[in-house]
Amino acid sequence: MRAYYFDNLPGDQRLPHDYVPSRPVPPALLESIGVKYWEIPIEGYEARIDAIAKEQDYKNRDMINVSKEGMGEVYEDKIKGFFQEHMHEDEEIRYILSGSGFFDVRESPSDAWIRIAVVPGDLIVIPAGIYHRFTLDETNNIKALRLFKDEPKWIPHNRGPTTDVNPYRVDYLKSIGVGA
Ligand code: KMT
Ligand code: NI
Repeated sequence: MRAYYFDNLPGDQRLPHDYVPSRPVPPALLESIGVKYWEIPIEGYEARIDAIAKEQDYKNRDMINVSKEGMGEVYEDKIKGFFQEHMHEDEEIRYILSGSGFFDVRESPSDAWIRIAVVPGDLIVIPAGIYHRFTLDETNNIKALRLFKDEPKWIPHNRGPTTDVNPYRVDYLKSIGVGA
């Protein structure tokens, strides 16, 4: 996992978009906006993930394979959807099994994009209410476990006037000490 400010330059979303020189984002800053992560070695990951799921009460899980081969004809639409800035009313929990990609999360109150480059072994928790998006990188594939508190419901609410007043959004901002 590596986190840095997104350079906001136009161009292919799959490129790193790292400033030159890079503007790294330290773990404490990620923590301050409610993003959590752990590194869990792929070898023997099942037992560790089971333990975390039990401890955090993540009752459901499934696997997602984001690649042309893994998704078939819905691939292009899915890719577009993932990269639309959105929030969820639940945490987005992902454990990367293979491949790589970028989760972009909005820092509040600056509204700057922070790019989080994830690789196998990364477990990332994106809190409910945070604005974020996802893209593949140039390797064009990622396989991840998705963990859910309850039913696999992680409806994306695209950012707009409605999401700005969504109770989960308001609670999120309160939780990180930012006035709505
Ligand atoms: C999401 O909800 O954005 C995704 O599941 C992206 C792929 S998981 C690495
Ligand atoms: Ni999402």
